[in-house]
Amino acid sequence: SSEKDAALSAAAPTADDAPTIFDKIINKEIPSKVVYEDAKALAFRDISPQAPTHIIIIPKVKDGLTRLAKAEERHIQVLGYLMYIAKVIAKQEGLEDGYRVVINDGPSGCQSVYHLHVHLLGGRQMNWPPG
Ligand code: IU
Repeated sequence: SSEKDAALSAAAPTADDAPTIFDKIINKEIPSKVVYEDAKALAFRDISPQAPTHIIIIPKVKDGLTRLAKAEERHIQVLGYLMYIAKVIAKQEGLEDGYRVVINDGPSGCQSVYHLHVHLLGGRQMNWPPG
């Protein structure tokens, strides 16, 4: 029925909520080296580390936040939270001398996974400008 169709399309994920590999990491369907986890965020070691410490920090609930460009006012809290968790993990990793926090956005930003994430890089001298 058209009623059923409407209900189904309401339940169907939009393109922005389409699962990525990070959902499988959150759900422990694929293994990762978790360094931090709480109700709102998960952090794990990048499989292709670009520095001695390279950690990916993600919100457990994507809520349409495929990329920073999709941020809305409702995301302000989680965005701030991810920054705070980056600092907590940097301390946990012993990065006392400094570190870098990066968000890649979209094709020009070299984003490859469309579930917003923060990179925490450290353990070596970072350079500027980045590549
Ligand atoms: P990007 O900002 O979207 O380019 O970052 C995605 C990162 O996720 C990148 O550094 C990958 O190495 C990393 N990653 C991962 O750690 N595990 C995975 O299964 C996949 C990507 I796919």
